[in-house]
Amino acid sequence: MTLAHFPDGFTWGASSSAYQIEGAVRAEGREESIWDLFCNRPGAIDDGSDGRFACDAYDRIPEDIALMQELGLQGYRFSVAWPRIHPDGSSRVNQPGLDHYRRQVDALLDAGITPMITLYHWDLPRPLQSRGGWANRDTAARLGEFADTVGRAFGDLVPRFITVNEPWVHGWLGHFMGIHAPGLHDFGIALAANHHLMLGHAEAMEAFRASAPKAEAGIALVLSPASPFGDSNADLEAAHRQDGWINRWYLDALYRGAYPDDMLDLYRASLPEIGADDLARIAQPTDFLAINYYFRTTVRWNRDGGPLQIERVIPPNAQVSGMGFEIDPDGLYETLVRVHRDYAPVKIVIAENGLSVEDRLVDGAVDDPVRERYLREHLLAAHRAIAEGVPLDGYYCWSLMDNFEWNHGYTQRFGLVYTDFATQDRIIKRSGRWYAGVTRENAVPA
Ligand code: IFM
Repeated sequence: MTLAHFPDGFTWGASSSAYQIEGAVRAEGREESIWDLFCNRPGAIDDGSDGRFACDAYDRIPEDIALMQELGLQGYRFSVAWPRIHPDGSSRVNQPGLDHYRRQVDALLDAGITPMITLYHWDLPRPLQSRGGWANRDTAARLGEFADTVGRAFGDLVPRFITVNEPWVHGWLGHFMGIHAPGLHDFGIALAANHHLMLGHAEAMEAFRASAPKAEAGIALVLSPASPFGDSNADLEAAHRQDGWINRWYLDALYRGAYPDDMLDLYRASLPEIGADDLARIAQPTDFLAINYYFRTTVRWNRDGGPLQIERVIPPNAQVSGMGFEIDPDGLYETLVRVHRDYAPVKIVIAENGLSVEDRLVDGAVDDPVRERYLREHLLAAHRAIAEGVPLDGYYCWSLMDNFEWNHGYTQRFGLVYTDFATQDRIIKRSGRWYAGVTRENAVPA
C-alpha cells in the first residue's frame, strides 16, 4: 500500500466547542449565553433539543482524554465558554469557570496532547446580547477583555489561541438568516455583526499579544470555493459575489487591510460605521490562519435570491453530506493553494474538516466507510497542497465526538467517536480507528 507521508512535526488533532459538548450549563457559576436562549424558541432546533446535557464533557475530562489517546491525537482544539468565565459579560471573572479549564489544560498536557484554545465559538453571554450583542461595537472590546483573562491564565501553557471561530457563520446565520443564535433577520445588523466580529478579532489579538506573548494567535475562517452552475455571465458574477460573501470579505480584510470594493458597493446602503483605523487593526499580523473546510458552493443567479441574488444549487451527480452540502475534496486543495498564493499567511492549520452521515450503532460498533473515505480524500488533497508549498502544519478533524450540532440538534453526527446520548457511552467508530492509524504513521493510505 502506498502511503502519503506528512512532514515531521505535523499535528494530528480533533476539534470541539464548549456549548456543543460540555452540558453542565449551570455548573460553577456559568450563566446563560445566547444559545441557551435560542434553544428555548419553539421550532428553532430541529429535534427540539438543547445543549443542557450534550456530551456531559464538562464532567468527563479523564475519560475523554483517554479516548483522545486511543485515537493517537497530538492536539485537541476546544473552546472556553465565555459565560463560564465572564458570566455577566463584564470584567468580573468567575474563578471556578477558569479553574475548570485549568484542570482540562493540565490533564491534556499530562497526557501529551497539545491544547489549542478557541476564545469565541458563538456563546455570547446573555447580558451582552441585551446590550445589542454583535450589533454593538462595544462587544468587540469585551472580547478583548475576555482574551486578556484567558491569555493571562493559559498563555504559558497553551501554544495557540484562535480568536473567533467562523465569523461568516455567526455573522450571517445568526443575524440575517435567523437559524443560529441570536436568531435575527436583519441585513444591516448582520453587516454590523460581521464587522464587529472582525474588530473583536483585532481586540483579542492585541490582548493576546500583551497577556500571552509566548503563544501564537490567529482566527478561524470557514472557506468554500464558489463555482458557477452555468456559464452565463449572470452565473459567473453570482459565483464571484458568493466568493466575496464567504471568502474574500474576511481574507481581504485580514491580509490586505480593506474589504473588497465589489462587496462594499453591494452593501453600501446598510454598512455600519467603520472607524478610520479599524481595517489596519483587523489586518495586524497573525501567526497562522485556521481554515475550516467542509464543502464547495455552486451557485446561480436568481433575482429572488436575497440581497446578493444568489441561489445555491447542488450539481447533478454531486455527493452531498448529511447536512446537504456538496462534498468536494479538490475544493480543499483549491482553497489551500489559493489562500497561500493570494494571501500568504505565515502558517495554515486546518482547524475543522469532517462529515455528518447517518451512523448506526450495530452490535456495539459503528461502521462508517463514507466518513473514512471523506477524511482520506480530504487528507490527500491537503497532502497535495503541502507538496505545492502550502505551509500547512496541522489537521484537526471535526469532531472528536458526536455532539449538539446547533440548529440541527442531535440529528447530525460528525464524530470520530459515537456518542450514545442516553447513556453517554462513547464508541470509537471505524473512521476513528482509521484516523488512529493516520496519527500513528503520520501518513495517509494513498
Ligand atoms: O459544528 C460546527 C462547528 O461548530 C463550526 N463549524 C462547522 C461545524 C459543523 O457544522
